[in-house]
Amino acid sequence: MKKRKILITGVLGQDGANMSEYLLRDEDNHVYGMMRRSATPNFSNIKDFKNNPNFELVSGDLTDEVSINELVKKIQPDYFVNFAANSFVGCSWDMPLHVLDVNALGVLRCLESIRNFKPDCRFYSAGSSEEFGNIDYSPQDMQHPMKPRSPYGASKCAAHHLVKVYRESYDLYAIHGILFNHEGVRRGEEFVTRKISKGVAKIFQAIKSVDNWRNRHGQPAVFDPIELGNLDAKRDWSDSEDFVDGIWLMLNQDRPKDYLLASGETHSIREFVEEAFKVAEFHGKWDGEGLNEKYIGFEGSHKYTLVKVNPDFYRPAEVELLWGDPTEAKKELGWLPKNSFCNLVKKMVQHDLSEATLQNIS
Ligand code: NDP
Ligand code: GDR
Repeated sequence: MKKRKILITGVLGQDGANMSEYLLRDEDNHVYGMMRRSATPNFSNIKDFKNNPNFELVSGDLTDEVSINELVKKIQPDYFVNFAANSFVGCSWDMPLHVLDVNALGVLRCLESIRNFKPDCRFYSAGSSEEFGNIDYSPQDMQHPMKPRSPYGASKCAAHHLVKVYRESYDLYAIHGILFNHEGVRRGEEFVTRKISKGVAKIFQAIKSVDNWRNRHGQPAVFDPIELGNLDAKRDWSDSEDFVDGIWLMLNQDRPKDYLLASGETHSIREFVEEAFKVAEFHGKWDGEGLNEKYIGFEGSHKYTLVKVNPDFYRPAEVELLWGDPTEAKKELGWLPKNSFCNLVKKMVQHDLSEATLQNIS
């Protein structure tokens, strides 16, 4: 049987790596993972399957249509999954032109390339709950208006419109899924969930690990608390491994249609902090208000500041609440997410605790 050829951009990022791993479980798939040129590329997210004979790394950049055209002409993919993006909302005010170039024009370059060189290729564009932004109602569904609050959100809205226009104008199988926050052990370290899970692991090493001389001798631990911005923001967090399954279902319908993937629950940053410290068996409590608020923990006779607020991590405009309604995707695609919020936090913290232990020993 001829293998399915799947081109995935952003393969060194979280979703690109998870999607590749998911597709490589089926021997009939051949995955072409696109990475951009970097002086020191980080292959850690793909180390488990980099040498799989059904996986190939290819070079390209969403800002350069020559590279995208060459890949589509040469590979003739059956599917094109575009995860590449400047994906950090927080930095999108600092480099708005670059964000628009990669996230919006980049999608246009992909669509043009498919239209010209492989019009029957199925295309996925990575949309975001950030498109809803300043929300009108909860939970948000596909009818919610687009009200972005950041250059990042605006770039994804532009991509959304472009995908629809190309689908309707050229009869392409092109879809733009609206995905709420999704996380995991491959999540970038600047995003709040991974920042917290890594931070908890470092603090555990400092305060509780028996490898630590100070702990064995009853001395107070020395470490930097986790510094966070807006603790009151609420997000609808899921596991990225559940979402790649939903994306594949979206790409394999009889007719192209956009869907929304979410957990259907919302939790504050504060709740994520509490849950993450609980996994490492810390019992903390919040103290103070506003910029002076802290998360305090006790170990032995010592009192520690585990988390403090740093206004540098506030955003010029915040999306205070996101909460998605995944009913349609569950009903029409048969999508069944497996992981709960608590399991996700547990998985991330336990992973980072074991990495921190290994690093300490080696
Ligand atoms: P990541 O930031 O982990 O991965 C993005 C990848 O895109 C990185 O590997 C990056 O390369 C690559 N990239 C950036 N710019 C370019 C470029 N110009 N050309 C080629 N590649 C580029 O993001 P995620 O995996 O978390 O997200 C995947 C997609 O889904 C993104 O489009 C994101 O905006 C969207 N999304 C994500 C959500 C989430 O919660 N994770 C929710 C909703 C949407 P490098 O490794 O070199 O930096
Ligand atoms: P988000 O994710 O902006 O939702 O975008 P992020 O984890 O960066 O922020 C979530 C919320 O946490 C608040 N916050 C902090 N955020 C970060 N990064 N660092 C902090 O120290 C901190 N303190 C508080 C933020 O203000 C925000 O409210 C993610 C990305 O994956 C996008 O690409 C994707 O489109 C959306 O999710 C859906």
